Amino acid sequence: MKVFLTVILFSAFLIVQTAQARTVEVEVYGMTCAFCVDSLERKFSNMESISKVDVSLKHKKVRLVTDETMPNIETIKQAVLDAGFTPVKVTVQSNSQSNGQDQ
Ligand SMILES: [Cu+2]
Repeated sequence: MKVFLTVILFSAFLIVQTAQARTVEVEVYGMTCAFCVDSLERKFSNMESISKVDVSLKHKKVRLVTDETMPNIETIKQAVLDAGFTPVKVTVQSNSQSNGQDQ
């Protein structure tokens, strides 16, 4: 019984943790090859508070998973520019419900 309770408490804790994480999707203009993908990946994996970077050449998108202290949209856009590309659209999704803000 005690173990059961611990498991429940632990899962509740995990849900709270992931609720604070956000997924940021950036449409990027100018990606043409694997080297582009690589430079964007490197750019974002060096950023603090980004836990996962997923760059899709096919969809011309960068998907970032952030922790609760999400870098602001301007910082993300600037990082794309620094890597040599143009950020077209940034969408922020909080957990499963999307309250996306387009910019
Ligand atoms: Cu390239």
